[in-house]
Amino acid sequence: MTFNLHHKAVTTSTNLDAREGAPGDVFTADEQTAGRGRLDHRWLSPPGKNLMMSAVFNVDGLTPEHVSSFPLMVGLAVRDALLGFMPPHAPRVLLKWPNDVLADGRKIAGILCERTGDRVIAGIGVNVNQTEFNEEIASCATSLALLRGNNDMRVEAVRDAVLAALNSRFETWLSGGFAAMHADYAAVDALRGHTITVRQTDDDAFPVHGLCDGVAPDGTLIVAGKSIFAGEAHILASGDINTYA
Ligand code: BT5
Repeated sequence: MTFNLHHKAVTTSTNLDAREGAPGDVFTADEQTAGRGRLDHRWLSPPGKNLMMSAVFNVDGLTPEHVSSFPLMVGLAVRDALLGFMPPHAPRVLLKWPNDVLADGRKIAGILCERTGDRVIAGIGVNVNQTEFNEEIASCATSLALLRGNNDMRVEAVRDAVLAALNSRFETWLSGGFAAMHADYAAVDALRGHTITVRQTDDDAFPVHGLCDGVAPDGTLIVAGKSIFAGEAHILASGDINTYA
C-alpha cells in the first residue's frame, strides 16, 4: 500500500485530521493541542519532540470480529519498528493488551484506533526525543531518547519505520487475521501470567479480576478463564515485566 503524507505544524489531533482522509493518507503534526488517548484520556506530547501520526486503512468487507483485532496488529507493527532503534542491551519491548508498547515496563508508545464506516484510523504516539515527563506520567513513561541516551533522533526516521512495519503487518492481517500473528504477540505479551484487573471505564464498579492467560488467537484477553473484548488492564501482583533480553 502507498502512503500519502500530510504534515501540519500544529493541529488539534491527527486522529481528527484523519477523519477527512482516504485509505493510505497519513497525518502527522509537530504539536497537538487536543491529543487523545482511549476512554477520553489525554495524550501529552511536547511540541517537536515526538511522533504523532494517524494513518487511514480500508477494512471494507471484513467481519467485525476480524476488525476488532486491528489495534493488536498496530501494536505489533509499532513494536517491530521500535526494535530498530533500540540500543544494545535495551530492555525487551513488550505489548500490554490491547496495544500499549512498553519498554522497561514503561509506556513508550500509545495507540488509539477509531473506526469510521469502512475505514479504521490508526493513531500512534511514540515518545522519541522527550526526556522529561510531567508529574502525571513521569513514573510510567519512557522514550527512545531515555533508552538510547541521546535525544537527537529524526522523528521522520521513526515515522518511516512505523509505516513500513504497518504496511507489512497490515497485509498479513488482511489475509490471515490476528491468528496469523498470534504467536508473535504471545511472545511479547506483558500481561500473560500476571494477576490483573480489567476495567471498561476508569470508574468501572465491576472490574474483572484474575490470572491472565494471555491473548487468544481471536484477539480477546483471557482473564480468570473469561474472554474480555475491551478494557484497560492493570497488573496487580508484583511481577517482572521489565525482562531484559
Ligand atoms: C493511548 O491511550 O495510549 C493512545 C494514545 C494515542 C496518541 C496518538 S498521537 C497521534 C494520534 N492523535 C491523537 O489525538 N491520539 C493519537 P490510553 O491507553 O488511554 O493512554 C493514555 C494515558 O497514557 C494517559 O491517561 C496518561 O496516563 C498516559 N500518557 C499520556 N501521554 C503519554 C506519553 N506521551 N507517554 C506515555 N504515557 C502517556
